[in-house]
Amino acid sequence: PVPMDSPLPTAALEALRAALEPGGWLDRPEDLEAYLVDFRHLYRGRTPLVARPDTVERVAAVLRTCHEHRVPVVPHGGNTSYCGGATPREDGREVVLSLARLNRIRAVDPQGYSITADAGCTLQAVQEAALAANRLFPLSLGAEGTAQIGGNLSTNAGGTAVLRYGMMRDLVLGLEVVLPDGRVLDQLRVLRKDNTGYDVKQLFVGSEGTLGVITGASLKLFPLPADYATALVALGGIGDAVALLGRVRDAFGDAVVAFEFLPRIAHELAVRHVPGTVQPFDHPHPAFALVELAVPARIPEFAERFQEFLGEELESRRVRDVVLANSGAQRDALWHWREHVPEAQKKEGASIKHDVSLPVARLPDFVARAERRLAELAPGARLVAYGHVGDGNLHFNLSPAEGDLDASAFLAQAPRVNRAVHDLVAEFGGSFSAEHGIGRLKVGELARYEDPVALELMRAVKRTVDPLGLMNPGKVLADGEAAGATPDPAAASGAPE
Ligand code: 2HG
Ligand code: ZN
Repeated sequence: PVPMDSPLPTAALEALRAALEPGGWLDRPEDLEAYLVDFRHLYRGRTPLVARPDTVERVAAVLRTCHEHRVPVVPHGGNTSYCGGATPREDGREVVLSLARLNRIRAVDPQGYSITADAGCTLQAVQEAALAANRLFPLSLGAEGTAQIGGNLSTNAGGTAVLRYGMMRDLVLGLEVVLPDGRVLDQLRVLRKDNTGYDVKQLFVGSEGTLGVITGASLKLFPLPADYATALVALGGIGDAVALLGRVRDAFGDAVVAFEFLPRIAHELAVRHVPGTVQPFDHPHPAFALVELAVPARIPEFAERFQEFLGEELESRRVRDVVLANSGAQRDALWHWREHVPEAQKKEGASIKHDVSLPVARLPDFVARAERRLAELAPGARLVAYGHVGDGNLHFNLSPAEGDLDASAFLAQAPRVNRAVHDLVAEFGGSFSAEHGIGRLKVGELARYEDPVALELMRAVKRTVDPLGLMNPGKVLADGEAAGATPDPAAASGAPE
């Protein structure tokens, strides 16, 4: 039954149901609920219908129908985005398109080092299919059991192995995309070399569903490392971390897969809120680096060499202490801590988040300047700045002062704090969104900080590929912006970072 209050024309909803088999949509309020709220609970939208097609043809039929009836569409993967990119707006005029049932591994080619999968496969399912063929699919992030490969692609996901393998954009060989009018772009190739004009598929990577719906992807695989050598290194602070990063890369080159920075408070919060957090050292240290090398096949002395390196670091007092994981379980325990830092910070109360990147060498200066600024702007707030220092990427987050339970007063500072941090990032030649994308949350930031010529090109692309503005409106670019209307700054904000 059509919900009585649906602002969408009955004819459009009926045509959509006809385009899907029974079981291919949801429209009961209790079934829609999970699709209306984003991962961080920043937004709550409405929709009369969630389409759940199980074939590419049906995805195309849904988009064709929406095109015909001028119904906007919000593509929806695992719903683990940080920026509200997969949540419909409040007016109930958008249909949600879930890719969850499009979840088959189509092909694995160990010799060609590629895998081809439906967009709705979870990241973990792709990793596992690669492993079963003795290959590695390297994208790795906390939400991998839930996040879908189509969402990883459309948000150009990063994670903890970017240092060695790059972001999702670097891992894609080919894409299959349904365009807003229902046409299918079939570029599902597995070629390493294909130098044929504009790289059209890359337009859809990182475009967050605003140009079309990714339905399938061919991805790069890598040789499976024989083993990992993983260490937690205690340090004086971010400056020590950047210096250690330089030395470890000099010594081990491309074998360095991950280099994650964790301040003491990231450990304290995890001990408080995350069962099973390791206590690796006898006494507290100001900061830590979680360093991981991939041991290439048949080079067993590699791990020993890493141990020697760390011994020398310790002896020369460049680092304060070291633990080397000497079992898979110890390695898992270190990563368990790292991956649960966001959850620990969430359980500690409200947070003001930033996902920034800078040239690596400038991180220590940036942190010092930003800390001074924050002491003026949000006195007492605790800085929880951690993350992918190997990529120059810090999650430069704030938690309220210990015992401060007034979340709304704390969050009221967010706009000023965001502005100060992002202005400073711009001054340092950095990015206000290193890996989490734009979604709805950072539309205003993109309009403010992006190069005007780049923005003009983005709007031109949007106009060309989606002239009716039906694909995920109001995400990345403000609604109507591409059509030439004045962007509505209010549409871009509405939630603190
Ligand atoms: C991570 O690196 C994620 O753990 C989340 O990107 C970062 O919660 C955050 O700010
Ligand atoms: Zn991250």
